[in-house]
Amino acid sequence: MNGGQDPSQPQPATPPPPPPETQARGTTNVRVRRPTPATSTPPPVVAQPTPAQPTPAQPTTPVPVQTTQLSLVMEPNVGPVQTSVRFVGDLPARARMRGLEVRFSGASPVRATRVTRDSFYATVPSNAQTGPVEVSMGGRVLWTGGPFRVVPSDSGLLVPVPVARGLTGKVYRLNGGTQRLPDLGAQGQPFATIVVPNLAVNPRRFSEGFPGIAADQGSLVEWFAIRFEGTIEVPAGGAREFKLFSDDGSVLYIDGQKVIDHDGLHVASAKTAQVQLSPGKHKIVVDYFQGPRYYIALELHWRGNAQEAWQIVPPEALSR
Ligand SMILES: [Ca+2]
Repeated sequence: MNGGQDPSQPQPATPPPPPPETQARGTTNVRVRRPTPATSTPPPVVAQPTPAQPTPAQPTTPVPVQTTQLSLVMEPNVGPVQTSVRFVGDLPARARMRGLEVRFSGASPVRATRVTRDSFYATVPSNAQTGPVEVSMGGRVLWTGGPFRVVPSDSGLLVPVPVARGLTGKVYRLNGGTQRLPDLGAQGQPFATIVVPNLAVNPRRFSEGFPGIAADQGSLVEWFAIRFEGTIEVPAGGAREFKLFSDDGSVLYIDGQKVIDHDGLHVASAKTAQVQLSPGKHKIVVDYFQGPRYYIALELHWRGNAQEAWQIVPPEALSR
């Protein structure tokens, strides 16, 4: 169908820059810092006896208990190896002073970097696997969280998504020759689950794959489908226009209603529709499928009225 696709197909809108808290990185030049040998660390400071309080009636400040666990959140909780992951929480001073180590499932611990009052970063080792994450100090585990989900990306296109932002995508294999979207709710276990900040995949060669399910998962460059689910937050009520741009088929549902049907095998092209929505959050589902080579594309745009410019629905408007 789109084997003879015209390379002069419509120019897609430029995807928005990632939100400031994301850590988009190249995947080839990030080096994992090795833990510093113990011999290079200064000797521990011997605590000096505290002088007696001149006013005994004054209450003493409680000393933090050694067994206090770190209260941390890992964001994003999904990403490719050799990118940085941010941990946010209330770090005790001793953690900042002595350094923290992060162990991703299946890999040796890595030293936390860029430690601030309430956050630090860790580079995901190249042999990390999907699973729990441990943060430790001096060999003692302070926090166990996760799981961190490792997704393949050799293209650098995948942007790790902050917790709760973006859309979840369930990926299914399709039989070669599929002409239309099957019922993705009846496909059983997905082949993979991915998280995307928004739908901003401009037309690209099929061989690049879909961001998040690139080369590591082999042949998934043709004949696959993805059901994206989450909520969309509408800033103002009234008539709102949506534009769904895809290669091949796609369908947009809001609050269970089919809003745009752009199904079938076709080159990168758009369909639009207008829908009345109240301000606030609405359930959104976008079904997408990639049939044959040579191109892949999926973009969701919106605007408040016909006088506004089309804009790709930003990550800030999507949650899961
Ligand atoms: Ca295609």
